[in-house]
Amino acid sequence: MGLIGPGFVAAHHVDAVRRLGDVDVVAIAGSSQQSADRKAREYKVERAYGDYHALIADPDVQVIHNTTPNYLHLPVTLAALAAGKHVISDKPLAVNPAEGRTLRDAAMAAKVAHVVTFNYRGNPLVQQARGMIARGESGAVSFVHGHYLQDWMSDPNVYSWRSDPSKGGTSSALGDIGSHWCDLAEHVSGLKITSVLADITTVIPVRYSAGGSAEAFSTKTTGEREPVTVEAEDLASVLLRFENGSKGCFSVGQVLPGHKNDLVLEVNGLTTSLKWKQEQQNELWIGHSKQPNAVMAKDPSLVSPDALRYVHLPGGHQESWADAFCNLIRDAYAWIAEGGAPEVKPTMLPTFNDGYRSTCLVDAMLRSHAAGGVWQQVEFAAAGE
Ligand code: SOE
Repeated sequence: MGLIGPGFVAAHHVDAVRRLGDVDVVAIAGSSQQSADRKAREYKVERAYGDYHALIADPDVQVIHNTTPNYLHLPVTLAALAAGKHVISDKPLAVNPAEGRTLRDAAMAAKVAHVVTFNYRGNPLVQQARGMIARGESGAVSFVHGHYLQDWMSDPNVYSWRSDPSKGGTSSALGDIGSHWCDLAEHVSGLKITSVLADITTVIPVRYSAGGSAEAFSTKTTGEREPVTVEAEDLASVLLRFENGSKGCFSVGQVLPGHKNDLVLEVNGLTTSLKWKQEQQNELWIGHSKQPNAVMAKDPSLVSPDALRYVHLPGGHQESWADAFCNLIRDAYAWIAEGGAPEVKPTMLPTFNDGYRSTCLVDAMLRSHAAGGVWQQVEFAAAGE
């Protein structure tokens, strides 16, 4: 594999790939030769390229991991697909639906594996919940709700490319973490969101930039700074309508002190409710109305067969964010080993179709807010339309 764009999440891509044991990390490309050399030394990778085209042209690289800032997802991924390489792209797949659709269509035409890192799907108890709902164990779904809250942008001295529309896209919090929540909500409930009503806010309208971009979760906030006006949202609440008539709602925010990576999803069926919290990811809450509630542990002897392949340790041995991320990468390489043929894609694995869909959801939310808080349909074109 070769990785382009060594920021916060890149180290976890490299780590996950190395855990597979049969994939070589061949090269890294950065924004300059100097930054690529530095990261290559840090990650102990032999080849470093200051130009991503050179990495894509490297005949030893068969799979490209695109972890660049959002605005580079389109050109980098298109170049990789044109070279016939498999691509694993960070979310959001693209900065708007037009670019998302272009990438989805290009990937399908290239007949390679195309994966977008909606990595929370890789948690065993997420798959447990999904399986229970799909098997009808919760009864028909009536309500899907939750939140994804963080605090790493609470300090106005944190200025990341996510707040710059020319690099992050028009949306910030919704594209960055709302995309994860919506993907998980649709994946677990098995239902598509059809329309949305969004209320979007920028709590911190002026940030102070030290020149470059702060890495996500960076704590470096000192030094000379310039004020920058920010228009992209850092807080949003959204009402949802799903295809079967179920309702939903969620909030996202990145300026909410105390909330680190607080993703919560609850799905209420007519007989049973299921709740999963990312920060307590080894437990699944199962709610009943006619018997006591239960908490299922992530234990290989308890989970259903479809979730078992994502559990690697006995009960009571905590698995975490990096393990779930690795589950996604493991499925991605299983698919790649089969040549990326659509019919053998592992069910859990999110593709560019899911990535494109996510850009459509965020777009509907932005439209809803711009229209003054009005319901908007999700406009998504199925492949081949
Ligand atoms: C920063 O908000 C971030 O790193 C996201 O970009 C990731 O997708 C999320 O998993 C954790 O938080």
